[in-house]
Amino acid sequence: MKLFSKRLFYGGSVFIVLIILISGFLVYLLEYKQKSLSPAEAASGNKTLDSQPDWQLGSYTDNIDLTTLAGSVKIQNNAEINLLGKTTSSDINNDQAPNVIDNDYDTWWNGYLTYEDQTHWWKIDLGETKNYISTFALWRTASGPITFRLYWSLNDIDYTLILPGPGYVWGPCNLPASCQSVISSPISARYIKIVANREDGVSPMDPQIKEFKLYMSPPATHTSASTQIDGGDNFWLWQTFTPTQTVPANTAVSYRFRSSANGTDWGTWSASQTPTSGNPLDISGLVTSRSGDTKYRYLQVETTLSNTDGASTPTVDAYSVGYHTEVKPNKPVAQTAVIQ
Ligand SMILES: [Ca+2]
Ligand SMILES: [Ca+2]
Repeated sequence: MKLFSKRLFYGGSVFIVLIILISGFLVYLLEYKQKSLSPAEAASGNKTLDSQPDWQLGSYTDNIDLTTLAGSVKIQNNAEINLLGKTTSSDINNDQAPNVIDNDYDTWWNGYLTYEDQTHWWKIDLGETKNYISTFALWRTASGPITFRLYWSLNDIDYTLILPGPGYVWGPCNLPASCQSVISSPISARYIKIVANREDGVSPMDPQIKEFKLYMSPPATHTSASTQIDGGDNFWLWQTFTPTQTVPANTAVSYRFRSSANGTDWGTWSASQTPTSGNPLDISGLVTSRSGDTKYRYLQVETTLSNTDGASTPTVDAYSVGYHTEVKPNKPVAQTAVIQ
């Protein structure tokens, strides 16, 4: 009897200890499972561009306006391209070539034509291809019948005539206000060459170019800096893009995205997207987040602002990029991002 009680006691104790151990293990398992699978438990990150310094970190075309409304991105319509410091050259009086872009109307390049010379040229290298060049201004004088012809080029070898158009006489112009010429189809160019051409064969002439200016039409583009939007070491998935913007009549804003593992080598730009203000766009399918063990932790956003009237401007106040780190959340349910 005594022996039986002892056995029952030990047996019962072992049973209770086992129950406690198993229960504890089950509770631990349950908690671990919840931690792994619940989207609410997955670490999330967010990067927002909002302030003037944020926007200034990126790269942008000369017709982006970051100052009229500090902290926002707008279009500067008919924006002057800054030519200061660009490389100029000419086939005569080369030391005078920089005088054409020094913002001083009392200094000039003289393309002196002797009896034997038919033409002389002046040239500027913009350093990179500039898009949407739409307006040219050339303050010039001439001591005889001379035509100034403008050409553009991408490679400094093949040049295409811009101005004057057919039948257009493009002689002296000394009055800044009336020396602008607008072309109907904006061009992309790296080099602009101006050729002073003798229109009679009789006398030596002094074609002088005092100032030359270039202006751009929309669209205007802004691109975030290469490592500005960084998902960090534990990055997992690019998820949402939410703009805060105002898009009045005759204007439009669109965005493209691309990702990179190192901030240097980039994937291709996504198709152009037009999310509406305050509505998250699902970008998980637009850019690569992971490939094998490679994490594409850097994201770049290109913003394009345009108008159809040459005067209005949309305003991008901010945008926000949402991502997940470490633990992959459940596949997101189809989002309600509006794509127009
Ligand atoms: Ca802002
Ligand atoms: Ca000058």
